[in-house]
Amino acid sequence: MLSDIQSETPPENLAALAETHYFAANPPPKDLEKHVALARDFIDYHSAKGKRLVLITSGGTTVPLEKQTVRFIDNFSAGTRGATSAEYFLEAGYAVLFLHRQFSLLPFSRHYSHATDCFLDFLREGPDGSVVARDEDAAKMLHVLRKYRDARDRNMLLLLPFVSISDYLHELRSVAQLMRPLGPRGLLYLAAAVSDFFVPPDRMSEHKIQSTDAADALKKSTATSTRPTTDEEETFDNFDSSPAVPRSKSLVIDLDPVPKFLKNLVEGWSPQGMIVSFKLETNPAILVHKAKYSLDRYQHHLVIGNLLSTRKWEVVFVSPGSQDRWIRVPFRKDGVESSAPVADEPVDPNSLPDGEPEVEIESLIIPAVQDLHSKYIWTVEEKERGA
Ligand code: PAZ
Repeated sequence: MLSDIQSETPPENLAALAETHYFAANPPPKDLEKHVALARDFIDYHSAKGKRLVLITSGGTTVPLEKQTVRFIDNFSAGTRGATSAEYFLEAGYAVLFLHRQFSLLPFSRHYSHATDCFLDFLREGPDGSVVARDEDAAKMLHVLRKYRDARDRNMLLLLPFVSISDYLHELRSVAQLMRPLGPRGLLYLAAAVSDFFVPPDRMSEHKIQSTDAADALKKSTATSTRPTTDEEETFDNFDSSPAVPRSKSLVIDLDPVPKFLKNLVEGWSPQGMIVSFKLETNPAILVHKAKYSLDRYQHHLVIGNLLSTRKWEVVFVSPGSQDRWIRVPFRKDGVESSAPVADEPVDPNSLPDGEPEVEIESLIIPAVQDLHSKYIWTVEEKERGA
């Protein structure tokens, strides 16, 4: 049992033990090898050119309730932060490896995929039966299209999807390990909304969880039969006395905590890369405290804190040895300029204008991260020169 081994293991080995156990027990996604090959080529290509490369994680992870998954637990994340950040990182000259939840927002296409009821709203019939952009959308679409084509043509953007929490962790570990040759030029920007709880495979039902007792009769009949039966070999009991109307069952879900692998990432998977994690809270009173706690526990380089209700308006940078730094988009409400709310506290959500900010906050976050990354590279290289 893992718990027996844990009680005899020195604390420094516990993270390694949890890693071995988790990755052995939770099978990798079926495309992992294919993704690893794509990521290796992409990373080697940019590493050879001495380029900076950012791994962005984006979107939410699912928690399957069944092995043949019909039902799963999900979260709110649409991948806006990750997809938007990817565009600004490309603009800043980074190669971008975009590890995202399948069907969540993608860089560039995000401007169209979720912007109206349907992307076809941006199109109209042109002359000779062709399809063209609507006049009012054409200029912006051309601009976005050129940037997208440029990123793909110069091999600056690689998209890799995941779905479940275990897919995500397998992909993250493999890609982070491949980033080692980049040294400090590798940046890990962890914006995905990763589940904290999961159903371990040994407690997961193989088949769809039943919501009524209608199928129980199958089991009863096989259990009373004199002939040996297998699980698959199930027959109806015509003399079953159970009620004609199947009874509904309530479902109690018992979730385990997902092991925290940030320490493994910092110390083992990508020891030289700069690691930026995000911390999401809903209670403003605990945001900065939780961000500091995370930094202290995992000893990485930057935590970007954000609140669910205000995440498009402000974030806070928490990094070792520096003052907390709030980054806010400028905004006006009822004609009043509110670009300087109480500097070191979360803004009151009621003081924000309705709708979306005019400026994307990622346009302010990425230059600030880039600046810290430059300092990080310089410090690591100085140390190497001195050694
Ligand atoms: O995907 P999105 O733009 O809707 O949300 C972004 C976010 C809030 C998931 C991200 O900024 C973040 O905080 N990620 C980390 C979440 C966490 O604490 O695990």
